Amino acid sequence: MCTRLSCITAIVLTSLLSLSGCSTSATSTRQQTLPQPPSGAQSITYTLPALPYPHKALEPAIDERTMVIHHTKHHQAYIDNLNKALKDTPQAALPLESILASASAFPPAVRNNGGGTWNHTFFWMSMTPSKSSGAPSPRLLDALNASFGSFDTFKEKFAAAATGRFGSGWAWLVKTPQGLAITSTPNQDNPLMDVADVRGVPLLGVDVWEHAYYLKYQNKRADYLKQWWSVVNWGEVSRRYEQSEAR
Ligand code: MN3
Repeated sequence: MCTRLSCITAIVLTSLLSLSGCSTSATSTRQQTLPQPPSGAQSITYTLPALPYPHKALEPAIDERTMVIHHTKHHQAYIDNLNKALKDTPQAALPLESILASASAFPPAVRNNGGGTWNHTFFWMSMTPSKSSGAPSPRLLDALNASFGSFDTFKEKFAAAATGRFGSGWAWLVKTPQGLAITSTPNQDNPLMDVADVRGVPLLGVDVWEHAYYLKYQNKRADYLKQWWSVVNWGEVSRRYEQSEAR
């Protein structure tokens, strides 16, 4: 039973919330039901992928110790925690991309660790020793020029998104139905998720969590990003772009 004053307060609050849409916005944008795997699909146990190059191969841009810890401790932890979060659920049999596409329907542990699992595998493949960094393919370069004016302007805008991401997160180059876009996500979110501001096919991503650069660059995220360009695997980014065009 409530006092007259608290009843009035509750009525006023309820009407304010419904006027502002607060009471419904959280449910209307969120998927309520978990996606289901096809019947008979086997549960997936995630394991740490090997790097396509030695841990020290990205020096001097990224030092060996950072790579060892980032790969064998951080990435491993996301994978272990994803396995734990999906254990004994039907959704353990879903492809990771399907889980991410319905991220809002899952508990935070699945969103965070599913993102961490996918993002780091994508990140390792997005890099290569500087001698094989290469350049965007002619088709990707055309698309970058069309969307951003020039390759240099693209790099400036991408670096601005990465340095501007408050706290921990990622910056992305994404293929959307409208063309190429730059976006950033907090924590371990990514553009495959239904919660992302900009959804699309990720072509390139950079990890701007402090664990990605702190040992060598300390607080200087912009310096890390400047060096990071030297190890971008443009062959892989171009392949992703051309694959997305073929869809
Ligand atoms: Mn990381």
